[in-house]
Amino acid sequence: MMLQITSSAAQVMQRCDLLGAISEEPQRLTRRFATPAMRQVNEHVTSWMHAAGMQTWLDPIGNLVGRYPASTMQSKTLLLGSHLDTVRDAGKYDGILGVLVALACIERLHSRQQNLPFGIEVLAFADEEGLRYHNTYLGSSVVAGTFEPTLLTLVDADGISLKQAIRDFGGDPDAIPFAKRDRHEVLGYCEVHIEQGPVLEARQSPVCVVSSITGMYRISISFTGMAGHAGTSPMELRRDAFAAAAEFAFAAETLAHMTPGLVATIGQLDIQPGASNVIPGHVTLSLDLRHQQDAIREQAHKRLRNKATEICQRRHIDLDWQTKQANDTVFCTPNLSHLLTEAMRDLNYESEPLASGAGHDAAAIANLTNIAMLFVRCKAGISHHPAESVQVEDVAIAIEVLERFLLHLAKQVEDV
Ligand code: HGY
Ligand code: MN
Ligand code: MN
Repeated sequence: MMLQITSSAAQVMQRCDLLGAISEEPQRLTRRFATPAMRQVNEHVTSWMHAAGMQTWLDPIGNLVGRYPASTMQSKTLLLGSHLDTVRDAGKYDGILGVLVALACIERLHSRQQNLPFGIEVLAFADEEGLRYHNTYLGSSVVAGTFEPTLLTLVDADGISLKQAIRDFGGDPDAIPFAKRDRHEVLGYCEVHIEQGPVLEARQSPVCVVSSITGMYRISISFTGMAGHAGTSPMELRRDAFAAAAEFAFAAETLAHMTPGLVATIGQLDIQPGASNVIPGHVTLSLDLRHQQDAIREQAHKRLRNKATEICQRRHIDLDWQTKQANDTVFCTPNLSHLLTEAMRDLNYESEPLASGAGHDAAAIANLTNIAMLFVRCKAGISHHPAESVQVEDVAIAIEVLERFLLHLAKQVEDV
């Protein structure tokens, strides 16, 4: 058994390498929603799903779905999976590992000609990171039935609307409302994902169950002052949009340092007109604000919005504060998570459940059904970075835990 698992794990690692080389950019891994790179990756995963005895299809927004049949008719479906899109200059395991570990378990069932008393669908989500349209969970929100139709008018950096991008990719925006899964026919959702943090490595644990997925705000903030000559404009007369943005950025970082558990990140910055001898007239930045406790996150949001208003009044700058997305903290479902704990215990692994500081598709799917997540140790907790890495031994353990999770769930279903 162990030898087989190790070869499954080795195959997962090879596949991560292969998919990790499919990028929109030559020198680094960037794979946004509904791009040719995503189509290429879907083609590879589709062929692997077919070889594992699965039927496959693209849903209306472009999620790739692989279905492995149940042993009996009239049975419910367990959803597995994660996302295939990436951030910019990404690592090759964030999301992808979860899809491939789920697929490896199906391959092992298929190789034993074994079917369980429920169907299994592996969902390879089309967009979790939100890199192209600055809105996360586009794929999983369609499955959960929470997709906001107004998002279809969002345009990307090239002016292409989300609606058009879905059409160009072969999806059907008009069919999105009908893609919502029926909660009564779904048993639950389980996602395997790299931890993207340093705790499992510090604990010397290969895997652990996830307790919750952090709540977050995604905000776009614009500061509008007055462009002007860098040489002739006296400092006291300037309406420098970047100086206002910089003061705000420091205030956000200071508040996060002062508030235990709060993280604030400014990852995107656009300065206009963008010439070294022109005072910036317009600046737009992104603010990512997270905390496991919703009340603290909301309070920080309010404090920072007030601070931005105060800075802009004092500097005679116009402020535009756009909260693009707000997600509350989501808790994994105890009974489904318990089956993961049982599966870990079967293999003599014990590790305290861990709260996730990263967002995951499971947070969106929690609007549809019970959710559970398994974290896999990653080197030095590095993620959203090309140095992201996992050990094949830990991938083998994750495959074995997920496989035993399936068998525990099968027993639970049969005992009903
Ligand atoms: O931002 C996140 O936490 C996730 O990687 N989308
Ligand atoms: Mn990510
Ligand atoms: Mn991810």
